[in-house]
Amino acid sequence: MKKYTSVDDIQDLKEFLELAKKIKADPLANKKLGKDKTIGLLFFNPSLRTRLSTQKAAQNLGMECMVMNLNTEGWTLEFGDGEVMNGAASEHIKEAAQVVSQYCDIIAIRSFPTLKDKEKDEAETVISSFVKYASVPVISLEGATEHPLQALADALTIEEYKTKERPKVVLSWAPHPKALPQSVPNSFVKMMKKMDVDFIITHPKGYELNPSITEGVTIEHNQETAFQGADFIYAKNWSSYNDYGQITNQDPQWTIGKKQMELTNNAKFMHCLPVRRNVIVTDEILDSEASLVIPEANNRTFSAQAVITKLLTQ
Ligand code: AN0
Ligand code: CP
Repeated sequence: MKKYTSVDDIQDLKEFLELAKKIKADPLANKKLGKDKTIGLLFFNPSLRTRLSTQKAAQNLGMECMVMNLNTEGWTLEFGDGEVMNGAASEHIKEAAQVVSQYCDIIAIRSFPTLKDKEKDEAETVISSFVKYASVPVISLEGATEHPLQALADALTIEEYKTKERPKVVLSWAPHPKALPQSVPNSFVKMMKKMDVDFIITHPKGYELNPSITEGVTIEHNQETAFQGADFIYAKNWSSYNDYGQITNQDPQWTIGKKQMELTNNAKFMHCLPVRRNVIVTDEILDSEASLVIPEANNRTFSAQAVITKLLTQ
């Protein structure tokens, strides 16, 4: 594997999940693999889980880790080709990516979408520029359109907690006061398409995701209908894709609570975190036995470690 910036980079999911499970059973078994190697974690946006779990994964492999908040501590970068750089940007991505490649054996980047410029976001300008100009493998720590490390941890969590061969998994939109990326649901949808699950998406009208990603997936606009018999409820807010980056609905009826969970087959509740309590999901559900959010966050370490292991060995 040369990069991990999309769920599409996974060739054999089964093998990948086996590796993650093996790592989880003995996280320090391969402590020598990363000896004298360095991973650089570059953040244009905030993070708790991604930053710490990826750092932990690198440490478990004996790697050194450099972390930098590029938005506040780095030079403003130019991504355009042939630009006359007499504006705000001090450094071009061409030099920046090559320079970081001198110090790091893997570069990992978090760069959220603008949610204003759809074309720029869909081009994954920041991450794809690093892929283009860096001379080392690149990992996405959540880009403009995908969060592949999250999706891998989600897949591992579903594998661990499923009680039947082909569980029913429901991705449910839930309200949120701020416009959020489509990255988490996009990667989750791509991942569910690779897994043996009965998968349904439920969201209010107007919240359709990129149709090329959801192609072939059942979409049910009635949340109650979608939840019937579900084994996993995966909650997430995202802003509108068609009315790009807009919030067109804040209906609290979509907040996931007891009323909805009672319709399911004693479903487990999942969310990538950070989660707004009593907006996305009620305290009652989040604090209940049904919630998998902490084991899900724990799995971020082992999925990141599986990705780093693959990048260092293949
Ligand atoms: C981000 C998002 O929705 O993409 C990060 C989630 C992992 N969430 C927020 O900004 C609250
Ligand atoms: N789930 C997730 O990526 O969390 P952070 O934004 O805290 O990294």
